Amino acid sequence: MPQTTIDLLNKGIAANQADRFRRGNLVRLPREGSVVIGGDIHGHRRNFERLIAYADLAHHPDRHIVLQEIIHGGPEDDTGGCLSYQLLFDAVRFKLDWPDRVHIVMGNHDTACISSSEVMKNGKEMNRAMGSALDREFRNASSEVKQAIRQFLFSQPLAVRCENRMWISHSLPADRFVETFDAGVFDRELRPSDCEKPGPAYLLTWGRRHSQAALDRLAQQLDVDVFVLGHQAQTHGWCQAGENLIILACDHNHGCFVEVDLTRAWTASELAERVVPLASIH
Ligand SMILES: [Mn+2]
Repeated sequence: MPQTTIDLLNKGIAANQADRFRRGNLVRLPREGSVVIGGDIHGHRRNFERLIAYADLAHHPDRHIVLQEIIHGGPEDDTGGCLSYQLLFDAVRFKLDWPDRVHIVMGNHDTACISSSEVMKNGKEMNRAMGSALDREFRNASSEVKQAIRQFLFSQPLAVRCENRMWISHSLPADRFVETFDAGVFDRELRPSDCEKPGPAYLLTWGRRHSQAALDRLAQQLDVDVFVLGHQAQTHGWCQAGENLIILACDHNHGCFVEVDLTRAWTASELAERVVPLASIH
């Protein structure tokens, strides 16, 4: 049913654009309620379901959830094609159920998909692996479905800035790009070239191993106190990777998340105490 899928993705694009908290390429959350933050999912359906179950948005009207890096990983078809687009479609459905409280931020696998550039994971080039599975499922409509997927990913916000001075994004520009990073990208219309190396959306989603000096400089530039990111693999599901940085991962059995009260400010050490293993959620 290619048209049903394309319609779903188009509704997801409209929901990303119409999100009540969207300002430019940011989602800005007020000083009220809470936010559940997950790290990279990479096709891990069970952890996606646990995050949704924990968030229980139906019974918590002032709770938000931030998801990231849904695609590339998880189940494969019998020729090794990557089926993570199926989880992406479910994430879009979840966004449509709660359009102003589910926020899916852009990851580097998304920027790679948008710009059709190569991205490796466990020795496999993931765009080709997902493309081949899409070709098998959607046959002669697969190029249209792929285009709708790219457009959905492109419509995602780049980051979430909270009134309590917490910043949530997939990553941050690496040390050597901190001074030249174009923070204007958050306020202007996103261009496809922003997602290509060395565009700002590319740099934002690909940076790794930040020094404390870079984190301090970025906190100053972005006018925030604490970062919650994904992107860097975490054996234990999370780590505190700086005085002002927590990294989360949800793509394996030790995945973790954090729920943050938005009515007050937090340090990274305080957030660290609130990290919850997804395995404890049933
Ligand atoms: Mn990543």
